[in-house]
Amino acid sequence: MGQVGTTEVVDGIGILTIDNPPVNALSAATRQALADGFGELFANDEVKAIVLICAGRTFIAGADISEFGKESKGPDLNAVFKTIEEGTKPVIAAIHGTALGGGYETALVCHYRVAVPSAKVGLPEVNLGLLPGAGGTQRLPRIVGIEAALDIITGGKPIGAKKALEFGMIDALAEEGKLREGAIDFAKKLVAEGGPLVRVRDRQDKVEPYRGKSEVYAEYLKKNARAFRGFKAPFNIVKAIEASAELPFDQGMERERELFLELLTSTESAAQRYYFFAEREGAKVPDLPKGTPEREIRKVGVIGAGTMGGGITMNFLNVGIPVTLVEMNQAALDRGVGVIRKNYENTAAKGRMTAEQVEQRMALITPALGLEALSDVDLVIEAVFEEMGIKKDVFGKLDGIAKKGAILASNTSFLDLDEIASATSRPQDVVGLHFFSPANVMRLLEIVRGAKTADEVLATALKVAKTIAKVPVVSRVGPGFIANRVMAPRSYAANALVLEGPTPSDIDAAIFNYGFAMGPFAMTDLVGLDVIGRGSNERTLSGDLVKLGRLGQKSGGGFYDYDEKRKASPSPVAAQVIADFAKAKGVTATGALSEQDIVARLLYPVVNEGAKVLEEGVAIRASDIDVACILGYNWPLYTGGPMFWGDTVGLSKVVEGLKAAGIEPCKLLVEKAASGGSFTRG
Ligand code: TC6
Repeated sequence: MGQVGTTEVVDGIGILTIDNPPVNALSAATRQALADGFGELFANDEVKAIVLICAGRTFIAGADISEFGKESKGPDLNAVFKTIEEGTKPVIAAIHGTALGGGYETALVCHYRVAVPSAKVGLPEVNLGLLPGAGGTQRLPRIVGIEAALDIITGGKPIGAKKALEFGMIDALAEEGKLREGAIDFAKKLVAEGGPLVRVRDRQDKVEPYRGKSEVYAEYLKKNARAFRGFKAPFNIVKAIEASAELPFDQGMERERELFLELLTSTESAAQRYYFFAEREGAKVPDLPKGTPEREIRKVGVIGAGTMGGGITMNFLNVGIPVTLVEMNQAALDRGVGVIRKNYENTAAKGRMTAEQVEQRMALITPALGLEALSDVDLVIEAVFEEMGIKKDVFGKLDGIAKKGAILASNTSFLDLDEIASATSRPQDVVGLHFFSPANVMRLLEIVRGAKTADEVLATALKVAKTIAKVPVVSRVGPGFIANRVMAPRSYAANALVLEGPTPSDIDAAIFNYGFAMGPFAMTDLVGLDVIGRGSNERTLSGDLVKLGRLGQKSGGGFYDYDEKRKASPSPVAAQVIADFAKAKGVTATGALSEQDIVARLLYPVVNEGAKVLEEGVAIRASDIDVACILGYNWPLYTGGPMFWGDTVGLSKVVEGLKAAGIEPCKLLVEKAASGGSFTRG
């Protein structure tokens, strides 16, 4: 049974324990242990029922994602499942932690499922661009019905044990901390009562009423068109679930297999699986010694109660950490605290929080005027106006106020953190914590490591990110750090291209169809042309539009015209401004371009900037750039982010495209292209 499985027999109940850290994934070793363990216990006459349980933090958390796409070794999962399901003794899955994907599918071939209240079950394969390919799409509908199965499998969210019990996804709850005993008792009772062997595959009652009802699936796809756009997996999942109602079980399984393999070999799934590991890589800093101590963060201070400061504050309140929120005048402070309250009340109104929880969170705020209130906090996050003089002034004062060992963080989005740190006598305690707006929602946190930031401070910042459920990406100091910097060339390229003939609508459509929620001109109109162009003294296209009072949506027109419902239409006035600007700049029209050409013009420069960020050592690895763009700018996940996408397109093609647009590709990009290398593939 190798190293990962052990069996024992207690009062006639066979117990198979899987212990394959960290998450008991269904690797070849786990499959072998299941095959051997069940083989042994089924053959043992003393055994009347079998409990499958896992050691460590969780039940089987799924297939081993790192094995996908590689040559399969060890026993076939479906053969193992067949042994369990068709076995002649009842098998009870005992679930703690998370039974996800192949893990929950393992539980589904067992005859019963018992879980502790803190456990979660689910089929999250959609997040990896896959479908539950070990019977999940055929068995789950037989338990919960077609409609619930569609939501559960295309949604991919784990479901808490109590809810799972209501759905019938588990059969009983065991007392928290007493899963083993609970499952053994359940098994004994079953044996004593001669309880039946329930095989989910044999159930028809929940799926039969849906036979021939193709409209159910068509409507479901229509209803979710926006969420599913660009992804492949939801469509195959819906087809597989339809098969559960239309076909006998074994044929349904074959259909599921076909649809699974189609996904497994797709670029979308490769990108999503890459992204799964990329998110987890971000917290790993190669030159940060293992075991670096972390400082304890019990109390936080936030300077600035504007949109950013308020959002940052909420992250801490949400996890029970008190925040001293500082502003310079009472009106601004009251306004900031008021906005936080309103945000929570809105959440409560949607039923996602109770009124009591709102009050509990609000009670954790200590509003204060003046920096002196920050003398006892462990971490200060400054979110004041983005100007070096102001930031240095704040940090200089903080230096005299904050207690020894406090971490002094700046939320600056483009200023030189080392210069900010130089205003203090303790640059080793200074770090950048760059949140993305709205800071209480966006999951990305860029951690900026200054030249003098202590390892301990960096380690603590990484821990803070985990505590407040952010995905960290570590950046060195450099203009715009990672996400803002690599995405900026997209805007420059859009503003240049629009002078050559393609209209704002052409460009926005190409970028929307690539997978972004919005094109650059629609985005500029939404944010406000005056806001985007602020601080620039040069003549710009946006500036020319602003001079005509065209500030974007808020003024009824920007690059587009807007009606009273803010519906956009192409603007003849903007077209004239663009033509005049092009003439003034001496740009001649090149005529229409295909969507693909437009995408290349706008997004190859992002790949190039990403390569520069790597070349300069600002980012640790290409996957951090992808995570930053996906989480910070909603870059479409199924492309894997700019660097993964650049590799998919082919780096030589990217280099050629850049040169054709008059952009010099950076050295690293040219080298990689010439050597047939890649940023993200091995
Ligand atoms: C499937 O089952 C398809 C079946 C089709 C039929 C064939 N494989 O997230 P954490 C690693 S698809 C390999 O930090 P947490 C992870 O990389 C799968 N490795 O911990 C990390 O490694 P590191 C369906 C995996 O406590 C370590 O484990 N299942 C896998 O915050 C700890 O992970 C899923 O999609 C895996 N399946 O959360 C579940 N899972 O330490 C995916 C984790 O070297 N997993 N690792 O960096 C999760 O959602 C979470 O990991 C968790 C634990 C909730 C299980």
